[in-house]
Amino acid sequence: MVVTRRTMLRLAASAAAATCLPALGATPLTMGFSQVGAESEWRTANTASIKEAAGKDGVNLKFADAQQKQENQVKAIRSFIAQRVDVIAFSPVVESGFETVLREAKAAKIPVILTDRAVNVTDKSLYTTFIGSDFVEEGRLAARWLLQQAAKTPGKKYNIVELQGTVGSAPAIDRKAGFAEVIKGNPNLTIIRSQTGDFTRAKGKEVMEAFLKAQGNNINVLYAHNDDMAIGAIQAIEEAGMKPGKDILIISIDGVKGAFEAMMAGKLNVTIECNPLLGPQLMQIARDVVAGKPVPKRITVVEGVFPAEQAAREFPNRRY
Ligand code: GYE
Repeated sequence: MVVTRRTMLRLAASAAAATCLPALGATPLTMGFSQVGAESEWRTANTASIKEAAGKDGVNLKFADAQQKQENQVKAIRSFIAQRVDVIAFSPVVESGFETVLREAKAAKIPVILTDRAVNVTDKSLYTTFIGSDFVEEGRLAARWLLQQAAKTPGKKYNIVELQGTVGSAPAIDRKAGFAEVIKGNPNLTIIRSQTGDFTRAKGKEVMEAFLKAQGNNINVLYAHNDDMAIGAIQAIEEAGMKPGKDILIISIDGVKGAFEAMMAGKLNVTIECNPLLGPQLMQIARDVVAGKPVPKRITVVEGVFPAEQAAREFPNRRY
């Protein structure tokens, strides 16, 4: 009798264990994430969003910082493959040169999700989906703001200097193209200098100093591919004894808090929003991908334009 009861208890216990199996089977999803670096306020917010979303979602996140170097990203992806993670997500530093390592991931049957930046590959099956902003449109929005300003001063010529993002990166290529497309054909708007500031404040300042040395009072507009470079350039303009936002109109992209502060101080004229808070969406898509559900090949983020006049009103709502 006792034995029987014990046996029954044992059976019940193993049945309970069996019902636990699906839960065990749903072991936390492991994601390898290769981040670009820590070059800007935008990137800091993006990293925080991904780590926080992974934590909330119970995703086991293996996070690697590439320090803006493609070779580090390739190494990180190879190590994720070796560790047999469930899914790889990454924000490619530059567009080209990822074909080989992506083929290795495909051969290992590990799905790849691109976040924030795109890659340039002929075989689109090398990644499952791409979640990120439309950088060409951001460039267009930046130029449209300038067209509106120029319309208020008919006949006035605007000499523009451009601070490009990281050479070969999707946001630098696309933001340049979108801006150029809109100003093309307008004889009053000319880009007189264009150089990379690698998306950082320090480089933005350094390159703006060189622009000012070469062109000085000739410069009417600065178009910076991100807020950090604009903020660095603002410093250079002030040190040259000029008034940023007045003597030189300043347009930038991202919409980070630092840009809102600069707008409220009258030193930046407009920022085009680029939303870095991609974490929650990335975790959701990763689950769908691993579960074999169909996902769209391209997922874009809806964004706004914030001119200086709206800065004080919008500032309390900003989350990054
Ligand atoms: O605009 C810039 C960052 O890829 C959208 O990278 C991102 C860009 C962002 O360094 O600040």
